[in-house]
Amino acid sequence: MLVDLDYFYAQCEELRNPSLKTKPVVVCVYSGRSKDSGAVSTANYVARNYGVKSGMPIFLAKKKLENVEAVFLPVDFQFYEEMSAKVMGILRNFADEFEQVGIDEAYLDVTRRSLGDFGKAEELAKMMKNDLLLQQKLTCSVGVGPNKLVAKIASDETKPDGLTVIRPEQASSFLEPLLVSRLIGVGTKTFEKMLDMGIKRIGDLARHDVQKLIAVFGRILGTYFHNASIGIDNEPVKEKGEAESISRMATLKLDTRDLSITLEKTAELSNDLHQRMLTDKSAFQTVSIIAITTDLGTHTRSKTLDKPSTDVTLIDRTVRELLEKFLSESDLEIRRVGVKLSNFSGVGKNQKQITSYFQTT
Ligand code: DGT
Ligand code: CA
Repeated sequence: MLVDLDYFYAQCEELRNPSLKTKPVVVCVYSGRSKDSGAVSTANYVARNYGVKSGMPIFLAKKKLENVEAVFLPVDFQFYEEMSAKVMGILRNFADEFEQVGIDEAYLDVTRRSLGDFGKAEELAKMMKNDLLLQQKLTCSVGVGPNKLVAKIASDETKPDGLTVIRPEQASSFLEPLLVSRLIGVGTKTFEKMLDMGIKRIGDLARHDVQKLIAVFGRILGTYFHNASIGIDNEPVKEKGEAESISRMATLKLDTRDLSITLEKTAELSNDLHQRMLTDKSAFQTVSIIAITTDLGTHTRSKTLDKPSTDVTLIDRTVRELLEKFLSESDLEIRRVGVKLSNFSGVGKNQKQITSYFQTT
C-alpha cells in the first residue's frame, strides 16, 4: 500500500485555519530576492483548478489567480514536519513493515495482516483513511497493489481522497494505457528518448524487445524498464534508518591551497548544514572536512567534540582546524571541498527529514 497525503503543505495550512478551505491556497518558497520571487511549493485543489502547480514561479501563480481572493503563504517546514510525524505514527499501526518516503508518503506492507487477501487490504486502507481523518482531519490518496511499483502508480490514479486497488491479475492491463512517464525513472529526457523509439505508453514498453531496451539504456535500467512495464517489482518495504550524517560539497572556483579561499566556501556549506540541522532539531558531535584534491583523491579529517552542539561558529572553528591540519600534512591542491556533520543527538533524531527537493547536494 502506498499512502500519499493530499496537497500536503496546503492541507496543513487549511488545518490550522479552516476558513482557507474554500479559497485558493498557494504555499510558496520565497527566495527573498524581490517581493514575489520564488516558486510555488504546492497549492490546494481550489488553486489547482486555476492552473497553479508545484514548482511554478510565484508571479505566474499570482497571474493565474488575478481577480480571485487567493491566499499566498510562506512554507513552514517545522509545522509540516510535526504533522508528518503524527501522521506517520498513525500509519505505522496499520503495517507489518513500514517505509516512509519523503515528508508525506509511506509504503505499508500489509501482506501478513490481510493474509494476502486484496479485499481485506482494501478494508484496511479504508480503516486507515478513516483514522487519519478522525484523528488528524487529513485526507490522503492510497494505492493498493501486489508490489510497491503498482501501489505507487495506483495511488496517483484517483486524487484527492482516492483509493485504488489493483489485484495482481489486473496489474498489466492497468499499466498498459498509462504514459511511460508515470514510471519512476522516466523523466523528461528518457520520455523523449522513448517517444523516439515509438514507446509512449507502458504497454508499448512491455511489447518492446528487452534486448533492445538493454542496448539503449544499459543492462540495469533496460531490465528495470522491462519488468516495470509488466508490473514486476520485488523491492521489499523496509524501514530506512536515519541519515547518520549530513554533508555538503562544493567545487572551488580554482584549485587552491589557500586557507581563506577554502574557508569562504566551507562557511557557505556550514551555514546550509546548520539551517538543515535546526529544522531537524538535532545536535552534532562530530565535524569532518572532505577535500578532493586535483589528483581526484578523497581525504577526510574528523574531530569529535566533548559534547553535542548546535553552534554554527563551532562548525566553522573546527573546519578551520581540520583544514589547517590537512594542508600541513599534504602538498596537494584542493579542487572540491565538503563539510560533514555526524554523531547526532536531539529531539528530532527520530524524525524523518525533509524531502530531497530541499537538499542542495
Ligand atoms: P498531491 O500529492 O498531488 O495531492 O500534492 P502534494 O502537494 O502533496 O504533492 P507531493 O506529494 O508531490 O509533495 C509533497 C509536498 O512536497 C508538497 O505538499 C510540497 C512539496 N513539494 C512538492 N513539489 C514541490 C516543488 O516542485 N517545489 C517545492 N518547493 N516543493 C514541492
Ligand atoms: Ca502528496
